[in-house]
Amino acid sequence: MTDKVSRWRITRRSFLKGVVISGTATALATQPGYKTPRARAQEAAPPEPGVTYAYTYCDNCNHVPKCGIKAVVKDGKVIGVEARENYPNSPLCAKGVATIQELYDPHRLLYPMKRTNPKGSADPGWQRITWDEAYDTIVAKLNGIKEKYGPEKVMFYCGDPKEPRPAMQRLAYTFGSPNYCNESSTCAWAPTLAAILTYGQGTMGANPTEKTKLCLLWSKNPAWSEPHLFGKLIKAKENGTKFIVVDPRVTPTVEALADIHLQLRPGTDGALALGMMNELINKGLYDQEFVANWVQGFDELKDYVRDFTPERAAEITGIPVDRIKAAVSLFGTEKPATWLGSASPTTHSSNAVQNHRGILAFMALTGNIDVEGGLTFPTHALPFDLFAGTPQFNRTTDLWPQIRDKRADTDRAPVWAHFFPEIQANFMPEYVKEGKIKAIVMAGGNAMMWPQPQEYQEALENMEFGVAADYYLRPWTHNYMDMVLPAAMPYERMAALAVFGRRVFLREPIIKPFGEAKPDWQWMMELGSRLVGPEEFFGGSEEKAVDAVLRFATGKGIEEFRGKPEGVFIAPPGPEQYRKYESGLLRNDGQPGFNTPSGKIEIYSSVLEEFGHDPLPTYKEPVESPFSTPELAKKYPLILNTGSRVPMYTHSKLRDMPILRNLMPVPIVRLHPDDAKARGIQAGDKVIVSSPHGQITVFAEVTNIVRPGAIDIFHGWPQADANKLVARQFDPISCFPAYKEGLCEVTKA
Ligand SMILES: Nc1nc2c(c(=O)[nH]1)N[C@H]1C(S)=C(S)[C@@H](COP(=O)(O)OP(=O)(O)OC[C@H]3O[C@@H](n4cnc5c(=O)[nH]c(N)nc54)[C@H](O)[C@@H]3O)O[C@H]1N2
Ligand SMILES: Nc1nc2c(c(=O)[nH]1)N[C@H]1C(S)=C(S)[C@@H](COP(=O)(O)OP(=O)(O)OC[C@H]3O[C@@H](n4cnc5c(=O)[nH]c(N)nc54)[C@H](O)[C@@H]3O)O[C@H]1N2
Ligand code: SF4
Ligand SMILES: [Mo]
Repeated sequence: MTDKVSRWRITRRSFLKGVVISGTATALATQPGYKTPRARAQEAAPPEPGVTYAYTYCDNCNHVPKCGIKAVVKDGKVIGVEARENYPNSPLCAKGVATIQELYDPHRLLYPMKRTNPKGSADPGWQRITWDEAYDTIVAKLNGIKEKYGPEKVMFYCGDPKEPRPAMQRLAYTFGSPNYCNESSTCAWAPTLAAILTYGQGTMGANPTEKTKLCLLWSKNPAWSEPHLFGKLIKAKENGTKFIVVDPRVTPTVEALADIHLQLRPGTDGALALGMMNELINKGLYDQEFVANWVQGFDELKDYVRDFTPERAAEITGIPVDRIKAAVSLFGTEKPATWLGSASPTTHSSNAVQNHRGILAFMALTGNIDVEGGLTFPTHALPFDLFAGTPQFNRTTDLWPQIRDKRADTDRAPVWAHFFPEIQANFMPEYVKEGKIKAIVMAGGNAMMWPQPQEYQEALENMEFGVAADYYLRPWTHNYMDMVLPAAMPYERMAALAVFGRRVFLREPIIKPFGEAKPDWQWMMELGSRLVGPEEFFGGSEEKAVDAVLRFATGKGIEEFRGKPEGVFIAPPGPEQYRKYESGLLRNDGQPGFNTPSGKIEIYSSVLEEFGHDPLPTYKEPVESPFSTPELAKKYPLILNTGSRVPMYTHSKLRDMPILRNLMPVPIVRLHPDDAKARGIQAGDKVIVSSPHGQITVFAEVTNIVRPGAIDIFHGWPQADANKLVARQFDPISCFPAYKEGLCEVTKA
């Protein structure tokens, strides 16, 4: 039941391109048991004299906990990379192979630098300085701001890199600032917030197991965004699991997995979920017993979705009504069913949390909650956070509660501020204008990731002091800073732990850092020692800090984890359990039920009601759309969709890696053949994409991957930043930007 029409109309060129790209990037991942030629050769023969193997991981895309790398080392140099055996995420995609090109890239940032030209100059005049001078300056500047305005005026920010987050959080709170934040302000935290509000805990879904009959893959393209997961899903498919894939595009994931493809208009996920619930209720396919016992707000929801017939959902989303009905009817027969969602597309919307809650509500009505093979919650999770920190180490247990009332985001993001210790970073321009933030310490930030990036660049420029650590000088961010610090790469750093369920891997350095690059944890411990005191920062030692995290979470010290590429399994106190809402294992107080105020799954959210939001997962049209702004749509008739992942790049990174750059040398817009023809545009033409908020120049790719009437553009190109087209229009609950909705037009340049 895949969209046959779009399938056979894929142009030969784009189809071939898709194959080539996914072939390079994902074929290895899709073949369980695949061994590279080198691995096969190694099995037959021992390593050459002088060659050793060492183990690390790839950090070239943002998923956690990332894929394993087996490095081939000779004379202190990494001469090859292999997929790591006995590692939960494996093998490597093309970006993983490119880590070796990154490591030896002559353009890396290798020394601390300070600017010598004033802010606002085209050239910052970077000048090399010593780490000592860097630390002395940072300490003097931050302490100056603390004395003059208070410690909360300093923002501590981690972008892409996940490993330094616990150390950065500790640095912020011990300094006295609650204003620690990270890139999850646009990524995993809105779906997490929706799940906390609805289910009482964060979840992005559960992978299918051998028991799973049906998997609802909602806005996820792991073929390109998580190749290691894609391999597991292919296996599930071979095992007989059926797949429903919700995606506006005909992706390689759709091609490989979908029994039913729901090809919706971007930004209309909430309407689809409501139409599906209407059908589920009317056909009596919902789990009446589960709903009666464990769901709050069923009656109110039933009233609300009465008008949301599948026909109305079809009209809003553009999906044929029969297909919506067929998808719902599968839930009546194929049990257990699971759901896998993504960190982003459903919440890159101006109705982010409510659209996403619609999906969670749908799953709740089907009753597949915490049943084996369904949408399970882990029974004995180790007490690490998502980024392998612990509340004790990060100091969210003792220090954060004392300083939280000084956080900058309480007025603008009250629901967010109620649940997360991290502040909502998306209002950085407002915080600076309002005098709430005056300085920033940044690790791996990228000003191009936000809508209307120039406002973030201006905010950075207007701060009294800014320092950023990175692998490279990134002018679009660093030109607005006072100082940059060179960060060591995974091959060169401890950085720090990978946690897969109850298996914990210590990541040890393989080679010495180049130049004066330092692991982020190391510079943070050294800076913390000078800024706050050596006793808080383990005398400046990264190893001692990692040891502390391990002890908090596992009771074991670092020595027990060293030299163990297979990781250390921390035995659980008992077997995995299901229907934990019956046994009291889901709630903090040990009572039966879910960890929400009512103890039930809150389709009707009492917390949202308290904060003045609609308590039901109500649907709102995108702020700019053919339905909400028909006049605007006459000038900008195409739906704008930015940031769908491409296999060869991650956000603003990797553009200069030779093996990747060849796969997509220039920024492109993907246009449906009908839309291209109507505009006289041919594949390869230089085109202007304009929206009510800005314009960029890119090259046209004409392809049936996209829906007619919708385009897609990858973000992170400095010469053509898609975020210039995106409005600073935020979801009222999570304050997420609407990257995946909006209006635009494409014309020949
Ligand atoms: N239009 C649009 N915008 C989007 C999105 C979209 O879909 N559409 N997606 C959003 C999402 S989901 C996300 S997660 C964000 C991502 O946004 P970012 O995380 O800001 O993006 P990156 O381009 O990965 O930038 C990370 C920077 O960190 C540096 N870096 C990498 N590793 C390390 C390290 O270990 N240490 C240090 N010190 N530096 C390091 C890199 O060199 C780079 O300069 O973008 C968001 N922006
Ligand atoms: N190669 C690569 N891998 C990455 C990254 C990267 O930059 N490059 N980034 C990493 C990060 S930070 C993240 S958050 C993940 C994201 O991982 P994914 O969410 O899997 O990736 P995306 O391609 O952003 O989005 C998935 C699909 O959502 C569809 N989509 C777009 N708009 C909508 C919509 O309105 N509704 C629905 N239902 N679907 C929509 C797109 O067509 C796309 O095929 O990927 C991670 N992996
Ligand atoms: S999917 Fe690719 S880029 Fe991401 S961690 Fe694995 S090898 Fe690296
Ligand atoms: Mo993300």
